[in-house]
Amino acid sequence: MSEAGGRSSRRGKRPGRTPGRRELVARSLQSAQLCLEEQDYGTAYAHFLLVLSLAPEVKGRYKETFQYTLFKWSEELYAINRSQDLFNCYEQALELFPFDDVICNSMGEQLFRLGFRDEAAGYFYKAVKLNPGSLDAKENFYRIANWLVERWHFVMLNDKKRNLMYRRAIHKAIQNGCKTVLDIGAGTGILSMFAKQAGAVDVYACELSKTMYELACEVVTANKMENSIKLLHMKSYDIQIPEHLPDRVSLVVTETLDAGLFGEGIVETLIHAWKTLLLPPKPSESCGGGHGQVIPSSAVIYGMAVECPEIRRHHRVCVKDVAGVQLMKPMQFCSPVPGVYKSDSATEPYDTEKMNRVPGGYRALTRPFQALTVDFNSLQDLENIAAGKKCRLSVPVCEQGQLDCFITWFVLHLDNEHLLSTEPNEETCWEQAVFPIQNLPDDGYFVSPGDTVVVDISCPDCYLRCDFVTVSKANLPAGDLDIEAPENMVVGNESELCDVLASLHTTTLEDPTQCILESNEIALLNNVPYHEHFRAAMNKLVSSLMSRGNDFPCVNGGLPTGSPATIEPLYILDVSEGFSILSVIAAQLGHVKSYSSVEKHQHRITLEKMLEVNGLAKDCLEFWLSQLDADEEVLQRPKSDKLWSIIILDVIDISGLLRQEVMEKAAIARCLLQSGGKIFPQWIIMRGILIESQTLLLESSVQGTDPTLGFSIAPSINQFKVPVHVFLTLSTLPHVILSEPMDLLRLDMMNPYSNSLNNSSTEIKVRVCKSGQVTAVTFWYHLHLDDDIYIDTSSEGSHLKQAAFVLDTPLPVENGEELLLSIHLQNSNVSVTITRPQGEAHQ
Ligand code: 44T
Repeated sequence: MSEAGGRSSRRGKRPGRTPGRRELVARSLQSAQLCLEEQDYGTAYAHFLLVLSLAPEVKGRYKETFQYTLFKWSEELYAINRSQDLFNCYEQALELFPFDDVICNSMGEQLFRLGFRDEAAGYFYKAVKLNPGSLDAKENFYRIANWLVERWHFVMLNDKKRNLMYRRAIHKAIQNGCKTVLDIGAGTGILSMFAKQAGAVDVYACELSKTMYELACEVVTANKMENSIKLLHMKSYDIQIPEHLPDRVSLVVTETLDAGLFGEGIVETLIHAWKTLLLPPKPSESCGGGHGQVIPSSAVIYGMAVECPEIRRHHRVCVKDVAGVQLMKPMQFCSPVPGVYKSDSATEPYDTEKMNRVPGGYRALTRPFQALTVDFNSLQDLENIAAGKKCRLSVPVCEQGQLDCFITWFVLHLDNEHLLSTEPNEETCWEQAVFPIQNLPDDGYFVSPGDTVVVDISCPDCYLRCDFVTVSKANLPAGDLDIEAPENMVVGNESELCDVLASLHTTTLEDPTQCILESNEIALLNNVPYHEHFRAAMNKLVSSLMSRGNDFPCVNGGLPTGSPATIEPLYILDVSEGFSILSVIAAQLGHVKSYSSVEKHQHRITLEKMLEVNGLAKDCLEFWLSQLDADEEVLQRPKSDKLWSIIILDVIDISGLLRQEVMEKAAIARCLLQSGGKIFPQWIIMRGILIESQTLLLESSVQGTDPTLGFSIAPSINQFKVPVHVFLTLSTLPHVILSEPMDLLRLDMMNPYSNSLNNSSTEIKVRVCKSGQVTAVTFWYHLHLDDDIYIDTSSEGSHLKQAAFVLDTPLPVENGEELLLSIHLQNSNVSVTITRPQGEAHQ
């Protein structure tokens, strides 16, 4: 400060008239602090800005106070919708502290909540680079990286066969005279680079995702093609000639395909391309100069009816009663797959699965049938598909079994000699589309050889649909059918009858007896042991609390004596996410007032019906959320003078991760329990195992330049790799086990502070039981309801998936070697570091 003062006097400024820098700084500092005290953050911020620009030497000293002021002021700006001013503040702050990871990360958070996701990712990324130890920034970056760069990019780029086929087909087309190329949906730009490599004169590429477009720019530059590939950040529909593209092109290459072939909009994309971006097609096979061509040239979609218990348990409630609760009629459960229930058109009418990795496998009930073919080089063909016409097929059953779903896959003809198949048994990065069948009468699912399955194939709103119509029975005289049907149905015939039959099992939104559940909620209902464990543990605790008299003195044979009317009930709250029947199970225990936190109207009606069907009084169960004002916390006392006996918390997400903020919830819940009351689960053990898995590696990052045929793509896209993989099914993930299962972490819900609230570290020693390369630590949980009863989330029939922490680089290990694992938990996020006794760390 004194030096600064000296400098101003050397410049001859007279402190008497205009205050000197030093004085100004001091005064502003004082004002800033005063304003802070008065919570006038806007003015405080302005003063700090002045102070720190005038006196950079105090930046270090006031950084934290400045950050605090910035965050407070930006909250106010956000609340009054002054987002431009908010960003201006952050930009000023970053000019002052360009290398500050906390401000960078916070800028990312602001951008994210205002919807600027790509920009947010940039700031999170920068924050991680500035401070690799910043767990908040890392967590933010990983979350957004998953969003912006979908994980299938890694799998696709690692699929060398797919890359080779595309390269061959593109080379051939260019050798045959195609000179100008447009790559629609460029992704990282690999197809454009193949085209340039093959000698195309002009290559254009469009990509609608901003992040992917920027990645493609980085990739083509890394491969020294930035001057020969013109990248456009736009949807192909918005390309104008000559603004973006000088003229129509002779070749369009694209892989805007999903598991159901059409889900990325390829039909509409190519109709538009043929009308405005491509030269007219040549009638003959090869493409000469002056004509247009598309790679892929055509596709054949195949379908098959299959039996698959795993898909069944996610789409049909297969049990009649669960832990003593009858689920039966009049309620019917179904999952929101269109064809049965038409949810908003944004959702896909199918699930996707890698069928050869489905636990329990599947069985074909019919031979594969050709469902649909499309010629991408024929505008007429594309328009016919877009018209959405239904095609009805009758498929003979060849194996006895339960009709659980149709699956479809496709053979993609890149040209007349290069093809790719997404068939289940193929070594491919592709999944298959799955169309579950549901809401048939109980015996309607069984089919035998001689029966015929009738199915409607169409593509109404850009998605493939495979709608089950009916099964026509082989050995049933027509008169025995509910509705008169001929013995064997043939394509195109009996369509009216089929429509009537189809409508019988088509659900509409208005149907009051239909309860629409997500597929994971259906899997939960089918998870009988889960509910039985809860019932047993609740029963034990309720009996023990009752025998203590529940604060009432007279105890006799476990139950309080005296008139039942005077017995004070125990209060049980189920705060599971989504649909849960645990509150009904609790209500069945007697002496219990049960509260459910289901939110959806339909779910409430279903639980009420369940009470009725199970002979329980209506007032056994209340809907907790409807008793609270909108802005009230879910976790509070049942009544002002009462406490809970049990609070059920849903701690694990179906993805296999701990739910965010679950420990905070536990801390609140803990204070709302009566003496002897419990949170369920009382504690959680996170279990883990060391594995080697090439499959996980392929899903996690691009493996060098070999799969991408020499192009350097890995360094760019791998910036978006994330360590935690979710929604895994360990039982069918190809892997080698390198250690015994071990306890990684213990989370005590009854004593949340013992986990130092959301932030804990543990170290464990583990002995390697097989030589190999540690790729990942996979993990799952034991949910302990009491000392004897626990739920294993990795067990067969669990509705929860597993997760894995993938190491940055695989760690070679020897049988018998001992490793040190550091498990760190921050805000429910897990990270693992493995150290060798020598001390080198692997994350
Ligand atoms: N996923 C396959 C689908 N785009 C592939 O922004 C297979 C999924 C999959 N850009 C597991 C395994 C697999 N104009 O970056 C995307 C998208 C872009 C367009 C410009 C357009 N008209 C479009 C349409 C799409 O194209 C890129 C590729 S879409 C391919 C999706 C591995 N789960």
